[in-house]
Amino acid sequence: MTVTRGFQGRRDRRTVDLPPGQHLAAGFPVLSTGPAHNEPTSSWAFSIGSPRGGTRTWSWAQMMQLPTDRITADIHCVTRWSMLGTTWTGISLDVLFEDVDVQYPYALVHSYGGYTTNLPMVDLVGGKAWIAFEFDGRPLTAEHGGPARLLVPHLYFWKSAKWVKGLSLLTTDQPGFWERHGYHNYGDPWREERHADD
Ligand SMILES: Nc1nc2c(c(=O)[nH]1)N[C@H]1C(S)=C(S)[C@@H](COP(=O)(O)O)O[C@H]1N2
Ligand SMILES: [Mo]
Repeated sequence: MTVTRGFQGRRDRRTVDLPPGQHLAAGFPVLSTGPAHNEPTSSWAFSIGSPRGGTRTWSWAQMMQLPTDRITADIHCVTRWSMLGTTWTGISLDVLFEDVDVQYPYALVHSYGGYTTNLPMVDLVGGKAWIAFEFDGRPLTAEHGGPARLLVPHLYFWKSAKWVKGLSLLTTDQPGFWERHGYHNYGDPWREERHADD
């Protein structure tokens, strides 16, 4: 843990704020199963598909017309590093869902490069999930998922798919990449839902 001397009170607060088994990261680690898959914004598109509702697609230019949020959030990786008070700019999924039939209980998130992760729809609505395109006031770098990634800070960070390109809304839950490889299906850091049998 890197803590500057003289910030004793702050360190105490931060220690209390960490979910069980987590420590503060020094810097912003990069965790990817393979190389970056950052799509140029000229060809980037984001789609939401549903069994009955067809598919709704936004180009980068259309996305950039939508209202944005400034988000300050703590993030927690299942490999035990956390960062507190990270700042992002993104579009709430609530905004994208205004135009979509969202009467489905599950979503599978898709990324450029083939990564997937699954979430219940209730975790994507109500101001809990964003398509983030800036970190710390700057465009999201390729290694951190640029031009845009999912940001779902209340769950372990593997749910925050980098290089995101869309969502499939589903009637039955379908595990994503890490969920098929032994990670917990839901991933609540406060309950230490790291592995399938936690
Ligand atoms: N497309 C994609 N998204 C991904 C991953 C990945 O391998 N590919 N790794 C996940 C994991 S395990 C973590 S902890 C975070 C890491 O994000 P970072 O590299 O920006 O720290 O991205 C998540 N999103
Ligand atoms: Mo992770």
